[in-house]
Amino acid sequence: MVPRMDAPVSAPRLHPLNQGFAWQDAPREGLRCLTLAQVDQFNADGFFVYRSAFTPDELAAVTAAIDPLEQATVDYANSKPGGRFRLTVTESISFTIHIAGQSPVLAAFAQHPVVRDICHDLIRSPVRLYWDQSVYKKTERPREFPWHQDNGYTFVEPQQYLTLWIPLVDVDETNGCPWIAPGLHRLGTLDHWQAEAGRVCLEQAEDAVAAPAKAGDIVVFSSLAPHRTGPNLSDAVRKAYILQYAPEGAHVRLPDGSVVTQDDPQRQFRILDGQ
Ligand SMILES: O=C(O)CCC(=O)C(=O)O
Repeated sequence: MVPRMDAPVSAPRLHPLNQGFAWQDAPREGLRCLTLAQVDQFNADGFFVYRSAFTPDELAAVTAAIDPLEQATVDYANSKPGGRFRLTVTESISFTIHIAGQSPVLAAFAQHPVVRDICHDLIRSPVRLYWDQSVYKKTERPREFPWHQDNGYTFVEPQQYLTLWIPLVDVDETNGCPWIAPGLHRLGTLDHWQAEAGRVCLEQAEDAVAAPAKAGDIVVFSSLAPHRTGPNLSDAVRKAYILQYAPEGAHVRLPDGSVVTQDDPQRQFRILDGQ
């Protein structure tokens, strides 16, 4: 059970800024790399697993680029009380953000032809990298990362954008693969509450589906798909690189109503120029 810091909801409630949302189905024509079955699963369930996108050499280069940056995150968090900084807890999990802007290898990977084709098929309009981060799940103190939507952390409009959760090692239920609550993406952004491990939109999801994947696959899901990852009970670090893509013009709505367009050229670069 996820420890809660403020009042939970028993059934999903909508985020206060989520008004009049209607899910837009990804188109079923003009596809560059996806099958109709993948598009249909994305529209119905909010996710699918794309197999064999990357070679072992590509993943080795990405891992080699991330590892020293992740170590810097750990070193920094270890300089803080309890080895904690934001969501990073060095014995359990590390988050290293905005690294595509720090590494030519990662910047190129963020524009990999397969990535561009998936973005084309599911977004279509000009597309920018919105967010990138590695998430390494450590072995010393296993913990789950609770149910949330990516748009539950920062309210982006349009609410529908795309997350590519890229395992750098094989992942399954024993080392912290993603689990998805299918179908709820169609409601738009849910209300979240703050827990110690992160923001939470569901206490449990009875029809949750595990998404085990091999290194080289991509777990593709909507920014609105509630997901969690289980504890890493293995004896090796579970490494993932998470890339999120949004249509050109996507913006963050701040609590005072002002908007900030997500177009920082250093880390939110254009990866696709439209149809
Ligand atoms: O990779 C993980 O273990 C959890 C990360 C996650 O769900 C996220 O960053 O949205």
